[in-house]
Amino acid sequence: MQTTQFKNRRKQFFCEIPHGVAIIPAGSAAENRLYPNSDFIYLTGLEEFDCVALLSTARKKPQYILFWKESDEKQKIWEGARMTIKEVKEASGADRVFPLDKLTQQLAEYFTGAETLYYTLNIDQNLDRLVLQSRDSLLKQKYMPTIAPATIGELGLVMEKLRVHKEKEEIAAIRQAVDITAEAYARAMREAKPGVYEYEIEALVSYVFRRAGCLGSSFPPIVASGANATVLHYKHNNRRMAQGDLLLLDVGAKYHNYCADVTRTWPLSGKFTPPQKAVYQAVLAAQKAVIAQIKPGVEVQAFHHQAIFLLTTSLVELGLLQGKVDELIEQKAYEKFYMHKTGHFLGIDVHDLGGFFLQGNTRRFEPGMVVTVEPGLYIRPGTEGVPPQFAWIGVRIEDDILVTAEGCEVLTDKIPKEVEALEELLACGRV
Ligand SMILES: [Mn+2]
Repeated sequence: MQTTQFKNRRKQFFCEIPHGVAIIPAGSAAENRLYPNSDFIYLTGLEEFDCVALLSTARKKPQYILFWKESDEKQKIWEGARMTIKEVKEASGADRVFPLDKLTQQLAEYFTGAETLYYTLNIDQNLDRLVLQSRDSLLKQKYMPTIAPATIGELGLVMEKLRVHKEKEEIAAIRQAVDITAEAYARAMREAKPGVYEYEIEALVSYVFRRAGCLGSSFPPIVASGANATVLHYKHNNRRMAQGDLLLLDVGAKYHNYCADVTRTWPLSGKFTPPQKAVYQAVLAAQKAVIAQIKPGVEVQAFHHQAIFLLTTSLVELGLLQGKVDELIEQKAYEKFYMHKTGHFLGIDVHDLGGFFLQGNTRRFEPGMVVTVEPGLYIRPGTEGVPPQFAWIGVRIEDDILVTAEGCEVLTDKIPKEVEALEELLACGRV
């Protein structure tokens, strides 16, 4: 673990919470989560559950405190031994490490003197109760000269400010996650054929990720063939793929805590049919145009509006919508075929902190931000005015984009998406 990197982050964090105390839980292993809370990982570098970090600027010197659950004899047998308190202190660089069951007692101590409590409510209700009760009991001490955290500050807003710009180590980790994901795509494009089950491709992708040392996927893999490609969060992955299908694969490796998130759609037979190609090219053109606009200073929401404009224009050209483009946009007619946002921030969380706005203020792209760009079209028959040749075609194309000083870099550009490149690649190994 690179402790200086995390120490620097905590230094920045301390600047954001003057006269404050922050509580950042790792989350509980008992919840069956795969990964600890991302804010906790970001500030401590510890990839561990059942631990709470407390960061305080209420006293002269900023303080970094951990509450750690040591394993008892039974847990050592069933789950293996966790680090001892001494080992955690060494590994984390914390000023002090207390046993987790001392949390209640210590909260009162560390809340004293802080004006603001930074915390995210409604994630862990047991912890909420503990934290709020400790604060309440201090606020009620009317006959003592106690300063208690009168204000509750939103920890998420502080974290967003820090996490929305990626440091070079974070970008390097995302690049690694992207490389591993690219390998999974190379394998999947070779192996996915009519007659193969979707879960076989899921297994292949998971194999590539684990073999490369990833803890797992950034999110449950979507292996959606044929009509399943029109289901946005399809997760059964149990269909036998057939001749003539498009396969929509939406997967991402999580490497050293950082996520990749990539979607490609390709014809299993190796060649797009004319209607598949028409829809595919509409999505690809929109995706490339949107990416070309990304640079510092541009509003983040602009890329979504641009994608809607381009896709609506194509839907009219394809005969899937009738009318004037601006009126169709006004009426949100495109939502029949394009019902999700065009991208999201990417980092430790696959849907990382960041959005179109921050507290009502329009967010603009800045160097170091990483976002996905993932327009799509999903055509279900029965939707009014759908020509039959387009029925059940689902296409999404998603890349991971790093905003640079001059413009942007497509981190996932080694994974083919051009029609010719895909057809050429798919022709190899197919008769
Ligand atoms: Mn995505």
